[in-house]
Amino acid sequence: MKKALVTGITGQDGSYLVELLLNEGYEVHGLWRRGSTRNPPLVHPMPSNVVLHYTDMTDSVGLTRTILKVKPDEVYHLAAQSDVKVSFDDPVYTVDANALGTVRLLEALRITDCGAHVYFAATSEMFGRSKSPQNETTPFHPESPYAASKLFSYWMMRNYRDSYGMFAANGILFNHESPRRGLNFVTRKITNGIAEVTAGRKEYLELGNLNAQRDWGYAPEYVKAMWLMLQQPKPDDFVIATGETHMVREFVTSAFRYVDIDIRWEGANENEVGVDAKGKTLVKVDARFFRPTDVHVLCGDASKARRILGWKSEVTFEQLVEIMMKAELNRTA
Ligand code: NAP
Ligand code: G4F
Repeated sequence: MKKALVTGITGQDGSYLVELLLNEGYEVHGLWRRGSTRNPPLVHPMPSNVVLHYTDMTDSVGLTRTILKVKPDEVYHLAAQSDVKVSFDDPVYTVDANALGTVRLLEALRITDCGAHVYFAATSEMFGRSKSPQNETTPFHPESPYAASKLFSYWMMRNYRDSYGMFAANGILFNHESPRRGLNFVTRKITNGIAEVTAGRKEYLELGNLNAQRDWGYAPEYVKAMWLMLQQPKPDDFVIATGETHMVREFVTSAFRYVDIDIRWEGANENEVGVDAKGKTLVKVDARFFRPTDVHVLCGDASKARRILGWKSEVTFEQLVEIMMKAELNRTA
């Protein structure tokens, strides 16, 4: 039986990847860290047949000990301080966990001579302000501590591939969402906020930059791409995306439409509001959610993944909004 080790197993992607790996017949191991109040309210319940190991991406000894104990065939490195806004508030920790964390893991794999195939969760944020559509040859221009920490890891993966012959693959994934997305990310904040508004528990949503454009896909499809990358005859880097981009404002409009509310937009910048047919304000812009710099347009070209991995996204933007709204309304009913 093949053994897989997943870092970041408690996150959105970890939860879907675990399901995929168990279905594929893997023995699944995960790294997790203790949370004071988590016992454990995770994004999704952890299947009981997953073996969990306590450690942290800041702990070299813990990582080496776990690799020696598990002797994985495949390692999926998903753990990260993944909130771009938080990375401006806490850059040192972000770099420690994300950038140095990846080196700690690569070193643990190298010195234990583990031989595992390794996947790294790189990101479209690394493209920053580079012109869209972005593919594997587009220059990088990271615009946040988070993006810079990921770009460092991306290059370390390539360096360990070239220097030590490691099977080290980078997945450059564009935004992918689901009902298991953390509430701090904009799609889930919107769908959850609308469910709260329609239940009468909240008056309006407060959001930041409505003009940002993102290429939003459906997370379960994206973890399939991670797995496919490690089944290839040689390691490589792949962009994973839908090829469509939408503004945050469009996501809000579509999600409100799901509950039969037509939003009309009035004003501009910090004074912009979204109102319903009766003129009631349901969306406000709050500068607290602006970032010192924001990535304006992300739109990926995943044709290499289609050609080599046979991967393509199926769930459309409208279907994604529907999946998330439906789950949200069921959850808050
Ligand atoms: P997520 O929901 O935020 O999950 C992050 C995971 O990392 C959680 O399990 C978290 O554990 C763990 N983690 C954070 N800091 C850690 C540390 N110091 N040591 C050990 N574990 C730590 O993220 P996601 O959406 O599943 O994304 C998975 C990965 O893909 C991340 O690296 C993210 O940066 C990257 N990515 C995501 C997207 C996207 O759109 N979702 C796109 C491109 C790349 P706790 O539960 O204990 O906090
Ligand atoms: O949902 P977001 O926080 O995602 P962001 O910054 O694109 O990062 C996510 O995707 C990356 C892949 O490109 C991952 F690497 C990363 O780990 C994470 O999963 O914000 C999306 C956009 C931004 O432009 C942000 O400024 O939405 C804008 N936005 C507007 N109002 C908001 C809000 N974002 C958040 N989180 N909260 C708001 O109220």
